[in-house]
Amino acid sequence: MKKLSMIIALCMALAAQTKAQTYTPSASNLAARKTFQDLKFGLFIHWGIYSELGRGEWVMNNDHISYDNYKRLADFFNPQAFSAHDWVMFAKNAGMKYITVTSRHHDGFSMFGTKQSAYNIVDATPYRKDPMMELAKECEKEGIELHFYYSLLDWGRADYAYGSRIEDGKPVNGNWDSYISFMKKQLTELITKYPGVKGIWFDGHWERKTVNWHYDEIYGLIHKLNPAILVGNNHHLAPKPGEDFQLFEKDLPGNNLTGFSGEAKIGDLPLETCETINGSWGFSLSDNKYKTPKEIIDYLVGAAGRNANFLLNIGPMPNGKIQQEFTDTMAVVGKWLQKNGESVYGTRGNLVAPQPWGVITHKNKTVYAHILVWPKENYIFIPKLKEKLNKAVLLGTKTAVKYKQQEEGVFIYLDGVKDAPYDTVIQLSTD
Ligand code: FHN
Repeated sequence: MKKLSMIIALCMALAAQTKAQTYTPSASNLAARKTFQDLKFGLFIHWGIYSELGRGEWVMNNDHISYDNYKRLADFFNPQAFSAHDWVMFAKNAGMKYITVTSRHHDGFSMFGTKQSAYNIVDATPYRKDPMMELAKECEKEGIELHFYYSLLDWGRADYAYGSRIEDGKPVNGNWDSYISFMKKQLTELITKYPGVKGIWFDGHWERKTVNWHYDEIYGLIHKLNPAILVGNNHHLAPKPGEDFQLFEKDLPGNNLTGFSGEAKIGDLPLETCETINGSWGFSLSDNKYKTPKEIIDYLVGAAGRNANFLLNIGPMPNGKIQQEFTDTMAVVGKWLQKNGESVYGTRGNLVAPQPWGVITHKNKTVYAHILVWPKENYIFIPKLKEKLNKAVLLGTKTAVKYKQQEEGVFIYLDGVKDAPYDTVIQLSTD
C-alpha cells in the first residue's frame, strides 16, 4: 500500500513537472515576438534612489550601506525635472522603438506605486508621483513599446533573506513562499494597472542558482493576465519554458567577451543583447567612458546581423534629466538611422555568418551588406550567398556597385566606393 502511494505521488510529481515544462505561446504572443524582432533598437533605463549617489545601481551593496541607512535616500528623492515626454523623445530621436525601464532593482525600492510595500516612490518619497505610470501613458501615446525590468534579487526584504544558505530550493532563513507571493502580486499590478506593457525583463536569477524561483507559476501568471506579454530572463543560461525572448548582457550573441554568456546556449527565441552607453547602468558621476556613435552603430548593426535586438542603457540623473553627452551621441545615431534604418528595422540576421569586414542583414528579397571595418583589398566577399543577385547599389545614393556572383559566394568591388561614416551599406536585390 505504502509502495503504491509512493508510485502515485511520483507520477503526480512527474505530471506536474511535465505541465510546468510545456508552454505553447498564444497567437498574440507569437505576433508580439515578431513585432519585437522588427523593432531592433530599444532604450534601457536604470533609474532609482541609488541615482542620487552617482555611483551606479550597486552602490548599496558595493559600499556596504545597511538597508536602514540606504532607505534614507527615499526621504529626499524628488526628481522634479523628470519628464516622461523627454525620455520618450530621447528614445525617438535616437531611433529607438521601445523602452525597458527598471521598475524595481536589487535594492528592492519600487519605482512605481505599489500596494505590496510602502517602500515605493509614491509612498516613501517627497515626489509622491508614479513616474512609471506617466512613462507608460507617454509610450502608448507615442507608439513606443514598454517593457518593465523587474529584479528577482532583493538585498533588503526579510523574506528574501539575502545571504541565506539555500536548502531544498528555499533560503534557510526568510520566508520564500511570502517572497514569491509578493513578486506575483507586484507583477500583477505592473501588468494590469499600467497601459500597454509589452514585456517583463527579469534579472537576478544568477544570485540564487539553486533556489526554486517558481517560474512555472510566475510566467504562467503573466501569460494568464496577458498572453501576449513577452517574458525574458537575464539568467545567462539557455531559455527556460515560459520565456519568449532570450537575453544577453554586454556581448553579442555567440560571443563571451565579458564572461556572462559562458552557459548561454542560443535557443530559437527572439534575441536581445544589452550594453551601457558609458561603463555604468545606473547614473555615475565619475564615468566618462562614453561610447562613440560609431561604437553604438557597430553594436546595433552587429546585433542585427546576428538576428538580435540591441537594448542600449542610460542612467538618468537623480533629478530625472538625461545628461547632455548621451543626448548628443544619440542624436547622431538617430540621424544615421533616419537615412539607413531600412537596413536595420524589420530585418533578420544570420543569413551569412559575421565576416571580418561586417555583417549581413536581410528583409524580403533585399540583402544588406554592412561594411563596418573597411577592408584592405578593394572588395568584400560574401560567402555562401545562394540567392541570385540582380542589382547592387549603395544604400542612399543608389549608385551602382560592381559585383560578381559565383558558386562559392559574391564579390562586391569597392573601386570608387567611399568609406561612409560609421557603416557603408550595400543594398543587394535578389530574384
Ligand atoms: O546586477 C545587474 C546590473 O545592475 C544591471 O541591472 C544588469 C543589466 O543587465 N544586470 C545585472 C547584472 O547581470
